[in-house]
Amino acid sequence: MDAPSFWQKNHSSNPVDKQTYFEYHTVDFSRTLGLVTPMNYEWPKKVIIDCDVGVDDALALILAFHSPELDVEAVTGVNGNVPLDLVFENIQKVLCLIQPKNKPLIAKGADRPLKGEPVYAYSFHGKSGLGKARIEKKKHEEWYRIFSGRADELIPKLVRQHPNELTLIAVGPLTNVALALQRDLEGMTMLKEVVIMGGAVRVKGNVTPYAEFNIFVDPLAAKIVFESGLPITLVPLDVTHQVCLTPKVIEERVKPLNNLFSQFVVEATQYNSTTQRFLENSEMFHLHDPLAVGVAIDQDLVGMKRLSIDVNTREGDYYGQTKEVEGNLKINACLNVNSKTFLELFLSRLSS
Ligand SMILES: [Ca+2]
Repeated sequence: MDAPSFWQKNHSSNPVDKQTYFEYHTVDFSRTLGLVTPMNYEWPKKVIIDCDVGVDDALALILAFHSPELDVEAVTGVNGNVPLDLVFENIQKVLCLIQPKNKPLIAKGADRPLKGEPVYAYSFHGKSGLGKARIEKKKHEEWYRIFSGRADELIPKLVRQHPNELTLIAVGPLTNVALALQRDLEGMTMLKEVVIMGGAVRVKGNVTPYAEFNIFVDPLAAKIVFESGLPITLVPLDVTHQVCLTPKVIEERVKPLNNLFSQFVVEATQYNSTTQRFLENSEMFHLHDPLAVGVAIDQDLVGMKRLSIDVNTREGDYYGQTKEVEGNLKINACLNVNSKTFLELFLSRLSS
């Protein structure tokens, strides 16, 4: 079956989705010399996104909802970049911007780590958690359904409704996922896949020389999740530090799109059009969380290795470190990425 017939058989007639699909896969076909075709994708993939919105979380949500390969069933919030109430408010704001027709379920999760005090990242994500972006929440227009219970209740409940079909994309500290495992381990084993943005395996951390933010905030939760035996794909700084927006990309590719999403990218990343720099005079903005969504869309974007990874939960210099060790509990760690192809995917999905 050729690609257009495949599309017509499996997808709605939304012309924008169709256009962005072919823009991305034009790149995909040339990259893989035809070895990977759309027929290899089992899509749309049902996903739950657990996040701590967060600028790059917001960009990850835009990418996910704009990708016909994914069907986002729910968005759950966890304490992380900013406090939980703000995270939950930001989830609602970003969904008002995206206006998803399927009105996903949303739920609040943990308001603190399993152990230790919360650590926030206001300096990077701004007071609101969305940089300088301002999104109005319109009361008469609701683009989500609020689940009455907590995130750690909703996640296994949905997994049980769709056994071996759901992919969980976790792009915040792993507190909600660890609590869900403690609440319903059997239900969680019915997850098809867990894609986690977190850790620094063979590179330096971004909070300390050894630890990445999501893991540093709640190492105990990360340890519980890593040792759960779930089918985990880890998207660590090793790869997320290789994908970024640059001033050139903003000026030449994002701004000309001239739509609500391109405007959001510019404001949320706190890009200064005069100096042509991001925050603190930086020349790049890393797309950490969007890459986790990218990996859920297309695993061929990354190179992986099966590794046993230990999380250091002991106080001290190595707190939150994710280290390769000998062992049988393996996870798929992404160690290299096709940055250019991912960036093209991300940019193509901003235009819808
Ligand atoms: Ca995040």
